[in-house]
Amino acid sequence: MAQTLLLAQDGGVLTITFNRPEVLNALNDQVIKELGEALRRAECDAAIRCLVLTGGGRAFSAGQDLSSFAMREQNPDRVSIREHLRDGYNRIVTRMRGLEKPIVAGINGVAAGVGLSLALAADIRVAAENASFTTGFSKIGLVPDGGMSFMLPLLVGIGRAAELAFTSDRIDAAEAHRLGLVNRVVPAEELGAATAALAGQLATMPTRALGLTKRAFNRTILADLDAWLDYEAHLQEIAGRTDDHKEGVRAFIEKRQATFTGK
Ligand code: T3D
Repeated sequence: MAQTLLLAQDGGVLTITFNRPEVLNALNDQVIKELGEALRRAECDAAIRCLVLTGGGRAFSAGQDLSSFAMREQNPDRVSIREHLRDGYNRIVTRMRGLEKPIVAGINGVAAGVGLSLALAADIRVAAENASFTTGFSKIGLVPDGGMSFMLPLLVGIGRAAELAFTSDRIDAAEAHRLGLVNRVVPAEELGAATAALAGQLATMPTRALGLTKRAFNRTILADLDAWLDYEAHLQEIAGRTDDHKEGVRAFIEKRQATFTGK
């Protein structure tokens, strides 16, 4: 099976690149597994002192792979969305926040759904000028997951978070920067160098102090992370059973506008 992630270590920086460009780096169970392993490697290896998370091709990540989602609907033995989140994305987000080393998201293109959630779980976000952002969940009848329901209001305020989550409107990098969703915006051709320079700088800083700072921030604002993630998964299970969710996924696969009924 092709590697869904590319890993490259340069000095103290481990760069993790989503590698499914043909589907805009949509995330399937294989990506989740490889990402979990990469994060474990970063936890255990003292030589790794900073991580960069980025995407290959024209996307950062389009979120959950909706074709595997559609196939799941037809499988009577399928795991529930709640279990899928608990065993997959929630563990990744817990690992990212618990990793006491800085994580920089280098957002090279569109970030959608749980792809955006992973960018929000990073510590610092650097976006290319041509990057774009959509929560995406409401278009398929779901609620924000992967930690987005608390990271988004935390970063942009609850009113803006509601607008972004309800409409799933796609915003550009300049708007994302204005809202506080990303730290920096750089020309597309400079993104690699800009993230490498920032990550390189962070990798030479006192890693233990940076890690403890992250622990303090987590405790201040994300103290109930596991409980929140679990509650999100519970809400997603409810949303995932609606007709609107099924219609949203069908419409995406059939490349047409969804017709939602509110049921
Ligand atoms: O069980 C659980 O764990 C629940 C968890 C859920 C987490 C989630 O992330 S739910 C949200 C999933 N993501 C989305 O709903 C986003 C879907 N994608 C889009 O809305 C758009 O593709 C984008 C806004 C991201 C980009 O639009 P655009 O116009 O730049 O590209 P495109 O033409 O739509 O996509 C290009 C190709 O990528 C296309 O394939 P094709 O026609 O060239 O063969 C498209 O089907 C494919 N693609 C894009 N996103 C996904 C995808 N394929 C599978 N899954 C995707 N998410």
